[in-house]
Amino acid sequence: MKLDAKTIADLAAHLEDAELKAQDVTKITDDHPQMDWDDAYAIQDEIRRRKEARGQRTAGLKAGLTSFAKMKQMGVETPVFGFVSDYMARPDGGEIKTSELIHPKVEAEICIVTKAPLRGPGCHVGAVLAAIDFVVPAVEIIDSRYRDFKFDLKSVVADNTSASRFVVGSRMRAVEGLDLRTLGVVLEKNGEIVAMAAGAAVLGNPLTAVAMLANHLGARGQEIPAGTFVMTGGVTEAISVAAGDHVNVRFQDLGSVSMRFV
Ligand code: OOG
Ligand code: MG
Repeated sequence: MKLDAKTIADLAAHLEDAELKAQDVTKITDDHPQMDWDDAYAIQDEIRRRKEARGQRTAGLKAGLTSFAKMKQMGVETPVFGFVSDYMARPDGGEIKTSELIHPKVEAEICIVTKAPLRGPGCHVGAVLAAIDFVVPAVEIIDSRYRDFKFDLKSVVADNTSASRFVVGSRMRAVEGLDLRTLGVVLEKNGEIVAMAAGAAVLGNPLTAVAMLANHLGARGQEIPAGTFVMTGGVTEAISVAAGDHVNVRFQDLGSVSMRFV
């Protein structure tokens, strides 16, 4: 750790304010170039603590920058981990207010809910398969608090990996009988296909992202508890949206997830 406790608390308040006021800020590594990974996750943990102290429950965990398309789009090459809160959830087929957001983008994600805890180190796809209760599709709406969506990895980790809104699909499926690697995903905006991929776009198998999350938490003495909703990361590059846009994502075997931006 390179930052002291007060700086971490101040940066968490600064980034959470930017989120809640929908006002962009410059990336925090500009002013704190010495900041390390532990500082970045400590700032994110402090944002989570602030929300939970206000009664906002943590609704799930997320992996991000797990597909080559996302890494290429953002110019980075390491997955990152964050969380989503209950107030970020929107219903399938519902509306998302753009006035509450800075510069939203949508991502199609294959998600799971666990029925047993997962703890690293040494967590692998086999252990993840055994711990899955069901698979569910979702769309994540990311909204970096950084100006023009420009950041480095430590800044984005501190900013809770741009978490902003999410829409979970209405259909759940048992993992038995699904091949998450070949599962196709087609993302449509205003009726036109704008991106498509298969599950393998995420680290060869989206469950690898869950194993990486368990190993990341394990290194910090934490685990993925049973009953956790886990988002494995966008399968394609993220697509910018604005008021008036309608997004529909078709997931093979899992149904579709849609929303309207107003
Ligand atoms: C960071 C969050 C990325 C994903 O699914 O790849 C993410 C960002 O690109 O702003 O959630
Ligand atoms: Mg995402």
